[in-house]
Amino acid sequence: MAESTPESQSSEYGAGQIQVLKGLEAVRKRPGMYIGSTSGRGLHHLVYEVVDNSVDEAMAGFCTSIQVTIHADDSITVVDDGRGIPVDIHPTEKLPGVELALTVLHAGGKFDKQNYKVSGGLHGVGVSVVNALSEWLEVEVRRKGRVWHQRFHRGIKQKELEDMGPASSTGTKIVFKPDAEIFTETVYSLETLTSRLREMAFLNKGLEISLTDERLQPASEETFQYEGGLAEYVIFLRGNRQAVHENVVYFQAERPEADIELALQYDNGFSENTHTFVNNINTHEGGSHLTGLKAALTRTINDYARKNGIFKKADESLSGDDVREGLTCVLSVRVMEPQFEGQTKTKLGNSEVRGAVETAVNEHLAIWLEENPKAAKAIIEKSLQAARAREAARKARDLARKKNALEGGVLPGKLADCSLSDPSMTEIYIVEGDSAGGSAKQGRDRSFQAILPIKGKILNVERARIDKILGNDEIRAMITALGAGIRDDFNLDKTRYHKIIIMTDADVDGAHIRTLLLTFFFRQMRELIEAGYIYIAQPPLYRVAKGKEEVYAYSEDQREQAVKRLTNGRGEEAKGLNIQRYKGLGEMNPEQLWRTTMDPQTRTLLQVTMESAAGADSIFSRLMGDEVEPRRQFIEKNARYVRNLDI
Ligand code: 0RA
Repeated sequence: MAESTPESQSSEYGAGQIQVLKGLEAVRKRPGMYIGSTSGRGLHHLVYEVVDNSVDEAMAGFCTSIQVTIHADDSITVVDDGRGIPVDIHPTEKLPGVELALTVLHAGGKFDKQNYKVSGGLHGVGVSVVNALSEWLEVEVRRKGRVWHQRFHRGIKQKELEDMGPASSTGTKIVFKPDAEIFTETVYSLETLTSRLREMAFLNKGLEISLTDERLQPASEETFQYEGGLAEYVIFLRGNRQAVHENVVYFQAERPEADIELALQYDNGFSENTHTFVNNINTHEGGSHLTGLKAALTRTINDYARKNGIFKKADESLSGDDVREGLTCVLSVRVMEPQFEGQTKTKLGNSEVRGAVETAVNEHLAIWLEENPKAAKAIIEKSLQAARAREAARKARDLARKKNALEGGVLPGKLADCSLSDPSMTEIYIVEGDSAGGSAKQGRDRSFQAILPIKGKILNVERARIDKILGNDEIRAMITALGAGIRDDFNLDKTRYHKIIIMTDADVDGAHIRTLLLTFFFRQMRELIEAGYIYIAQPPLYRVAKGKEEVYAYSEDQREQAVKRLTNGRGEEAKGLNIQRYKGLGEMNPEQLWRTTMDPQTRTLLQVTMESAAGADSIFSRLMGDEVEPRRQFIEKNARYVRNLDI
C-alpha cells in the first residue's frame, strides 16, 4: 500500500472528527464502562492496554523487546521495537493510521486485522481509551525511515502528526500521564506491574520485557525474558515445594482450532495449582480448554498405569482429583475468536477448543510418560497415595456427618451467634485470641454480628492432607459456623453470613494468622473469595488524644495529620498530647473496638478478591510451603499484599 505523507492530508473538521470528540467524551464520562473502574485497578489497566498492543506485535513476530518505565510523576513510557503503528493516511478517514488508533474507539491498532493471528487485551478497548483518560499522551513512531510524533491532551490532538527526521530503526513509543481528574488513585504499584509483566514474559517465550521505576533513588530495573516459556513459569510457580520428577512436562501444538502450550510438574504438596490463559488473559473461571485438559490428564495417566500393570486390582482407577494433587500446571491457548463467558468474563466458551486441547494433551503426555518411565512411576505413585488419603478422608467425613458435625445443626461452643438469620444481613468476625474475642462479643451489635474467637496459629492447610484438616478443632469450628461445607462439598448458598471478616492484631503474628486464614479459605472454600464474602478488618494503629478530643489513626500519615490538627501544628512535643500505639486488639475496650473497627458506619473493610489467582496462588504456595525465609519476608510485607489482592 502506498503511504502518502501526513503533510498532504486534508485537515478539514469533518464528520469523522465530530465522531472522535463524541467517542472521547463517552469514555471520559463513563470510564468504568471501558476500563472496569477508576481505582488503582483501572489505573493499572491503562498500562496493560498499551503493553498488550506491543505484545500483539510480538505475537505477530515483529517485536522482540518491550520497555516499560514508571516516571517520577507516575507517567508511563512503553517502547517497543515492532514495525511501528502505520502513519499512512487512511483512504476514507483522511487521517494517519496512528492518529486513528489513538482517537477512534475500537480502532486500537487492530484496524488492519489480517496482520494478527490472534490478539489479547482484557477489554480489547484499544489505546484510544488510554488516550482519552490521560492528561496528556505522546506517541513516537519509527517507520519508513522517519520518526513521527504527535501529542494529545485528554484525547484531543495538539498538532498534526509531525515528521521529526530520519530514523534507522522501527518501533512505537507511547508516553502517557493518567488524568487525575478521572482516577481516584494515580500512584502505580511496582509489585502489581512487575507481576503482570513477568507473567506476560512467561506467556510469550523469548520476549524481553523490562520494567524501570524512576520513582526510586536510584531507579530500579528488572528484565524478564524466558526462553523456556511456560516450563520456566511452572518452576517459578512451584516455588520451594519439592518436585516429584525432575523434568517439566512441556509441549507446544498447533491445531486448526487453537495454538496450545502446556507445562506441568508434580510436587510433594497436596494442592492443585492450575492456571489457564487464553490469548494472554488469565481465565480464572476456566472453560472449555480446562475441561479438555482435565479429561486428558485423568485418561492418559489411568491408561498408562493400566497398560504397565501398576494397578493391583482390575477395577482400580484414579480420579481427576487424584491425578491433580500436587500438580503445578499452566495451559496457554491462542484462539482466533475467543468467546469469554462467566461472571467476570474469564471463562472460555469456545466448545471446539475442548477437543483440540484434549487430543493434544492425550498425545503428548502419553509420549512423555513412555519416554520417562521413572517419572511416570513417581507420578502414579503420588496419585495412588492421594487416592488412599481421599478414601480415608471420605470415611472420616461420613463419620463426622453422622455426628452432624459439619452440616450445621450443632454450632461450635465458642461462637457467639447473631440473632438475625438472613445471611445477606449478617456478618461473622473471626477474631484472633480469646481476649479480643471477648471485647468483640461485648462491643458488637448482636442483631447481625457474630463472633468466633480462634486460638492463635491455626493449622497450615498448605502442608496438611484433608483428613488432618478435618481433625483440627479450630478449623472444624470455622466450617460449622459458616455452615456451607468444604471443597467439593462446599455450597455457597448455605453460607450463614455474607460477610466473613478476619480481625487480627496489627503485628507480625497477626499478619501470619491472617495469611493462614486466607490460605484456608483459598484452598478449602475458594467460592467465598470469588463471591466477595471475605474481608479484612482494619483496626486503628494509634489513638491520638488531647483534652477531650481524640482521633484514631489507621496509618502513619493519619497520625501525623491528627497530631497537627490537635496541636494546631505544634507537633508531638505539645503539652497534654497523648499518643497510644495499639499493638493488639486487646488494648481496646469493647466500646473502642466497636467505634474504630466494627461499626459499619465508620469502619473500613478490605475486600479480598481473586483478580490475580496466579499471583496470589504463587504467593500462597511459596509462602506456606516448607521454607521459612520467604515466609518471614512475606509477613513483613503483608499489608501491601492485601492491597495487591485488591488490584
Ligand atoms: C497495525 C498494523 C501494524 C502495526 C501495528 C498495528 C502496531 C500497533 C502497535 C501498538 C503498539 N505497538 C505497536 N506496533 C505495531 C503494521 C502493519 C504493517 O507494517 O504492515
